[in-house]
Amino acid sequence: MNLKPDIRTIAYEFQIAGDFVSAESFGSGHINDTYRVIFAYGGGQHRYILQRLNHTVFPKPLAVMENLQRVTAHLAQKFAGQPDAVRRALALVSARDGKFFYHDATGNFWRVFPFIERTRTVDVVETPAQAFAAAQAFGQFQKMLADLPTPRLHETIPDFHHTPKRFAALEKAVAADTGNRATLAKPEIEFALRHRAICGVLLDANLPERVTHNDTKINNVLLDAATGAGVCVIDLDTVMPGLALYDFGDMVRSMTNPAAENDHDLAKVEMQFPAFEGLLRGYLSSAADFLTPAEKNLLPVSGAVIAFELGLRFLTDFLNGDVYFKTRRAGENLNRCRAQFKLFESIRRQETVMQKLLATV
Ligand code: ADP
Ligand code: GN1
Ligand code: MG
Repeated sequence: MNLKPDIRTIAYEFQIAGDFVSAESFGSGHINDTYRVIFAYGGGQHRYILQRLNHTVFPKPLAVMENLQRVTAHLAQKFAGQPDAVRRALALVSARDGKFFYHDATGNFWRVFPFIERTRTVDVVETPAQAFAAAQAFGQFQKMLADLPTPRLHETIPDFHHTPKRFAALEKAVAADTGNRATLAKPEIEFALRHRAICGVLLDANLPERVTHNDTKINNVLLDAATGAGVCVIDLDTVMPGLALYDFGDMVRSMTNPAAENDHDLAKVEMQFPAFEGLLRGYLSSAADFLTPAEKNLLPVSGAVIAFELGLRFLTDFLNGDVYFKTRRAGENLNRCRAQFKLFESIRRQETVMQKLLATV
């Protein structure tokens, strides 16, 4: 039984001034449960994001919250004194007991962020300028975290972007076929097997470990509602040691595709070159000075690796019975897999032109 949480009671567990007014589900993330809550205080209304962490996906919530606290504090320090500093770093609102989260009686972990006003998120990129803005923000995010003091961040999901292990997980799901769905996904399983050689491309290149975001899709950056500039990088649960190319690759796969992730019309799924150009220029505008030549060289292929990897993950979840990603209809994960595999092919086809552009930027 999935009881509706009492958002009002949970919100009062945090140090939010004033009286609870309302709450509504918010955003379109696939993992956590997100609510926008309103409190009245001093004659005005103040908005917050209240979120339940998905502890199936993140089995060590305390590690997630510790990373989150360190990363947000570091970013706040970096932005201090700059224009619009308050909107540019995600902040945590403390719980009544001073912790950065509230652990409820049923075992759920909750946290609250001030709602960052005058921003918007989109699920599909609308213009190349938007891709530029988002990529610039993610590049700056990596740059600012380059001097995060030790210790190394926790790996909140170990091997999150270890593509060969994602492939092994698919093979395991095919062999187990717990949901009796393998026959429905025969062409996709065969596709995965045919292209498995791509799995090692980033890992085998001996690239430097960095602090990376690891989930750089377009709706994880808040854009200024008036100017469209990237204001704040959010969804920090997967921030951990990783490769810069995981972030750029995820941007390519999520921001150059004009179709929704679960679009049925696969004809629409094609990497849009102008969006790629926006991404490349935006990312390099903030990251060019710290990336190594080897990293730069792999920028054009990184999107294909991450699209393939996400296709594997959607397919694995379909075979396992839709236990990881939120779904709203039967077959949605298989549909999402098909779209990622189509995108993977489209990105690979455009590799030469991407390399040519890279040489000129
Ligand atoms: P998920 O892990 O489920 O994707 P997110 O942390 O990305 O959860 O939050 C879901 C959505 O909620 C975001 O895409 C964004 O639209 C909105 N959101 C999250 N945090 C804030 C915030 N502090 N201010 C404004 N909007 C936010
Ligand atoms: C999930 O949490 P959200 O919706 O931003 C997933 C990402 C996938 C993305 C695909 C922790 O991201 O890895 O790329 O869906 N996050 C996690 O839309 O698995
Ligand atoms: Mg998100």
